[in-house]
Amino acid sequence: MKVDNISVTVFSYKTSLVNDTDGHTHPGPEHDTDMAMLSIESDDGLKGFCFGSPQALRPYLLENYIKKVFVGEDPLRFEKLWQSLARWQRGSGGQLSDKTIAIAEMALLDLVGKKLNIPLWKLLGGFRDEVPAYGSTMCGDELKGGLSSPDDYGDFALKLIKQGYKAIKLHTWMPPVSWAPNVKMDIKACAAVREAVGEDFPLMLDANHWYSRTEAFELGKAIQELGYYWYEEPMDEHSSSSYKWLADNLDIPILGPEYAEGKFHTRAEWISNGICDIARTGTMDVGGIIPSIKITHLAEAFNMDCEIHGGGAGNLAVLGAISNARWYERGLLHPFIDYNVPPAYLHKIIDPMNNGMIRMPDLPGLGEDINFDYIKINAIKKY
Ligand code: XYH
Ligand code: MG
Repeated sequence: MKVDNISVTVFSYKTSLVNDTDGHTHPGPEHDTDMAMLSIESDDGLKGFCFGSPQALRPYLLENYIKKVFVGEDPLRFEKLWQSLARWQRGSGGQLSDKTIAIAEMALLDLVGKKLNIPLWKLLGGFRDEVPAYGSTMCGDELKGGLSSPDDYGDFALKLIKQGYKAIKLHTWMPPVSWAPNVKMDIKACAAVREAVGEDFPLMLDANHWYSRTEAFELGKAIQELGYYWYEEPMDEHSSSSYKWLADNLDIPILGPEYAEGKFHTRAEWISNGICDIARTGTMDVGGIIPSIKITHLAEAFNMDCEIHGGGAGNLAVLGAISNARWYERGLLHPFIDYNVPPAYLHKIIDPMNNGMIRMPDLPGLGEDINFDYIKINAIKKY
């Protein structure tokens, strides 16, 4: 089996999700946006797919990296191919991102799963058939009836419990919200949710990424007293000594790093040096499923949980494979958005929830049920 052909289809679809200047997602007016689908085809006619931004799959990266490393190679040797691609990053002048590597790797693994006719989560370990979901809110906003006040968060938390979620993570207000960040408001939102859900319901906070040590400590002390389960990303993750200081001075588990570069090398430093109490990885943050599995296994060796950043097929595959994660991050959620409506290019979402649980997909590979007809009709360009 050899990789024979690699192509990208860029297509248009409608969305009501918008990103603010800090890159956070919010509800907005419905508009057209573009998505790219990477296709990796083998010489026996099988195809693996993964979706990503057109920027992450632009022709320059396809021709100079993905094709050069994958074409003519056996996709079953995915560790070898991942290493080959990742090692080209240093000389790429910043062009070859972890996200691009992740998309390429996941399309390759999707092909492998189809060749072996097995879901990836099972091929990589098959530890569990289902996983409990926590509802991960969008960041706060100034939308009336949205997430614009502590009471809005409390009200939304009750709705999420009615939908079946077994835990809830707040993302509170951040710039460009006019008065954010604001520790006191974050504490009020966390207190309002604790008041609404009762004292035993698992709650987590994912805070503004740029608080100082003193602000992060004040906020952490408050949510510790409110019985929160973990505390995530209150400071810039490039200062690992700040997180070590915070973890040493608080009892509430510190979770991370989420976005810090450096894949398993950075996370090995956080895990082995007690900079975090719960490790974190996400396929798009560290270059795919393979590095994510390595990070979770390393955390396991330190008796540490490793929670997975974000939803989606790749992260679900990691969760199904490993033992030391407790939750699936289902989101991002908002009172104005119906998360269960799939994007037009999928026949159904990968993560339907039943009684707060997400079942692992049955389809081989990543398990996504792709609407190829929609993509063909709405294709903008193919290369
Ligand atoms: O704010 O849109 C966002 C980010 O995507 C952020 O929520 C991220 O998922 C995260 O921090 N998850 O834990
Ligand atoms: Mg986070």
